[in-house]
Amino acid sequence: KQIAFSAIQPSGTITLGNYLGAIRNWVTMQNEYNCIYALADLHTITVRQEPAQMRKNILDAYASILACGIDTEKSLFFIQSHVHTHAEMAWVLDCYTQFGELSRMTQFKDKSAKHADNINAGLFTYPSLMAGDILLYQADKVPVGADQQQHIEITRDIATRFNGLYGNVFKIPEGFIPKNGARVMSLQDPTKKMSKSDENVNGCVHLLDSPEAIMRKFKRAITDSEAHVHYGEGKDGINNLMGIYSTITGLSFEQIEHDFEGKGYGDFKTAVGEAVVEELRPIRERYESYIKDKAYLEECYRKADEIALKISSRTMNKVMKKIGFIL
Ligand code: AQP
Repeated sequence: KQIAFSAIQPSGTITLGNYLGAIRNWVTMQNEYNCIYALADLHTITVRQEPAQMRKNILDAYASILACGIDTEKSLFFIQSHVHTHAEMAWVLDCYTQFGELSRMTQFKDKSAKHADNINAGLFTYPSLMAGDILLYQADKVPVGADQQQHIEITRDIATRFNGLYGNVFKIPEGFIPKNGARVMSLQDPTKKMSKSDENVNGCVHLLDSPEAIMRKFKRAITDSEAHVHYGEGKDGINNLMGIYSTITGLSFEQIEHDFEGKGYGDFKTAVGEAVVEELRPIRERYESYIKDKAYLEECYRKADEIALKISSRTMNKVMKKIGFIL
């Protein structure tokens, strides 16, 4: 079996974008791949976190991902900061990553514009920490949303460069970006991606939102003045709603256009909202029971942390030896 690796930052409540862009694929890939998933908590401190809230976010995210259908009997799901090879590999890869290539990362440009008071070195070197996450497990496929494409490319570049110097140390991974759902946009500004840290609460649907909140957000979603459900240029809002609806129901855009012929945006928004409510309902219910059982959550991540350390140490040791460290 090939290896799939991916991670998510516990930087706030998981969104419908995270779910449709990445986590849904994490779940389906479990039968075909050896899946290794991480809660990328080290990545979150590139933005300042409040300690108590951060602890809560980590456990909430862990329980939420399990609730989405990650089966800890089949897949590894560990906490990045518990596995020390990640921070070590990040330092090593920093030294094999060029300032120029990191400067071109659009996420760095976006996030440094957004957090102008704290443009720290970690924000800049985020991609080499992420490259290490992936390369430590010799991953074949990395299921992510479209916004991570550039980080996958730099991971491949770093690995290829390292292999060029020292022989075949790293497997060169490929991104696994879904055809549908790869870029879910904000419901309030459909030119911007839906994001955990969006300040406009109506723009972002969270995995754990109540059905009422979900319906309200879809009813308020920004559309256009045409009142005709079809996909097209200049219709970012409707295109986004069609994308969400299509990803969840499996209906093609043509089918959706056909089904909503002659109906207004109100009906369509209601249908999309209801589809999302039904998709997320069982997840929220399972989350409620997981989050009450902290001992079970701890048992799951401790077990996974230990195995992740064993697997990643093999790559780490090989890398250290190749470079010239004495082990
Ligand atoms: N809007 C989105 N549409 C589709 N996929 C998305 N992903 C994120 N947003 C969308 C995918 O979710 C996975 C986990 O993301 P992450 O936690 O590593 O970081 P992120 O991309 O920075 O997510 P957010 O929600 O925007 O968080 P903040 O606000 O903290 O920056 C990735 O596979 C990502 O592609």
